[in-house]
Amino acid sequence: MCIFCKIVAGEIPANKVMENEEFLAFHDINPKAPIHILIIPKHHVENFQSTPPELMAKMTPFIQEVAKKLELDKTGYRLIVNNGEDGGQEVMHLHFHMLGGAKLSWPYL
Ligand code: IU
Repeated sequence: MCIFCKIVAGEIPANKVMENEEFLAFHDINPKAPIHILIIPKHHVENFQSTPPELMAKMTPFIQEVAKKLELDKTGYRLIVNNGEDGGQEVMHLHFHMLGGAKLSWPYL
């Protein structure tokens, strides 16, 4: 079982922000911004490239709700998906990084 599947299963603790039957949002253990949330599907999907569009259609409103809960909808935020080796993906379970709580520079904080 991958590390994020273990978090979903409750075998590894996480600082949860929000969840429903299909998705989970929790604080990144090594935050790269004042607010750094990871948003994942509970069902294992390896990466963005292999994500079915139907899953994204359901994940989009969940991500928007997370932003609202943290009031990042008002201030703004950045979403990042690292895909594959060159993208810097370390955990092979689809996750969106939601970064906020500061005015982020581009392309890096
Ligand atoms: P990446 O996109 O796969 O590189 O990002 C993985 C992220 O998962 C990274 O920011 C880690 O700090 C984070 N993380 C975590 O929050 N909890 C964990 O147990 C592990 C990684 I392993």
